[in-house]
Amino acid sequence: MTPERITRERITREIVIGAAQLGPIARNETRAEVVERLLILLRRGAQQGCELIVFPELALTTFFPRWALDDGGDGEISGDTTELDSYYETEMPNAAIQPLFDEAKRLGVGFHIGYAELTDPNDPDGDGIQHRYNTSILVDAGGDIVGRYRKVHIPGHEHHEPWRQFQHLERRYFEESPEGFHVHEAFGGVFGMAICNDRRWPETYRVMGLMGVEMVLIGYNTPLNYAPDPSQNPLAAFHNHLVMQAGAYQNGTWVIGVAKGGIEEGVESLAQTAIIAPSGQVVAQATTIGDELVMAHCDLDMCERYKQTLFDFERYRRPEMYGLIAATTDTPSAKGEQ
Ligand code: CDT
Repeated sequence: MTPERITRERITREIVIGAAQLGPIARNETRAEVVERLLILLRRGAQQGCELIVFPELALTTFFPRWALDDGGDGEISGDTTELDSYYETEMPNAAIQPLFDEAKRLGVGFHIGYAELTDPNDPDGDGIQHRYNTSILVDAGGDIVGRYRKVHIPGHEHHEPWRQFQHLERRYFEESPEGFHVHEAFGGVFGMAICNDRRWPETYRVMGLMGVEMVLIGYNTPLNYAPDPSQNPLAAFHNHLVMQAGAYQNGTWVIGVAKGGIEEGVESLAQTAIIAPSGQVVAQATTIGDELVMAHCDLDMCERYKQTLFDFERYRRPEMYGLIAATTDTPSAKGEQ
């Protein structure tokens, strides 16, 4: 794992990344069928020397927030939730996903994957309440889960809005993470995770940047039709790379952005999976809108070039000037008062 290699008389920490873009997953596609597709990409990556394969957000099912799947009233989720609940994982790993864990371990590669999580209200470590999160995990080459992240920025709307061509009910089906961002020492570096809409917010990268992140793993499902303001539709691809390239550069970190793209159940989503260097440059990009492995050799030491110069946080940051950013909306400073 993470071979150190001598280059120009210095040791570099290089990791070979496989960004495993997925094409559409149909409403009636089973977990077993999806896992077969994941295994193909995993094996392809391992064959080509990848040490970490990065799958996208909600990679085990169709993007179900596009449908109203409960009674849709003003309150909490109610009524017959059989189909809705079928899209969540109640444990990880579970029998359907175990083959992915087993094969990754056998091949000695790690992976990252996003899924919908339904917590167990009887979990002795829990709060006695069942929660729904949009979650991702980082699994090391030994098959152990070394990090779990729950999405912080939940986009879309809370209630069924019949005027839309399709729904984006993430705010009904997922709670905001109570835990926030964190980083994990793994694969010889410092890794962080974010999920889809998180990538549009500079705070996502900066909070992990302050924790020394060297690689941020991000999966996304981004419909190309944004109903609240369709004038943004032609800019979707531009905005996608804009935010990830800026986040990478301004924090001296690699960013791996992995799509579930293509036309899924009649809704077209952005592909454009990309591996982005701490310089902000896109070093590898998908050329299709379907299942595709995008690879790059990523030198984690490259982060230091930016972390020790232009973005030397200790030397140049002025946190005392940024109070408003972290202030909650009802504090006087957030309203611009002294
Ligand atoms: N999955 C996800 O977070 N998608 C959002 C769509 C925003 S429009 C409701 C995104 O930011 O790409």
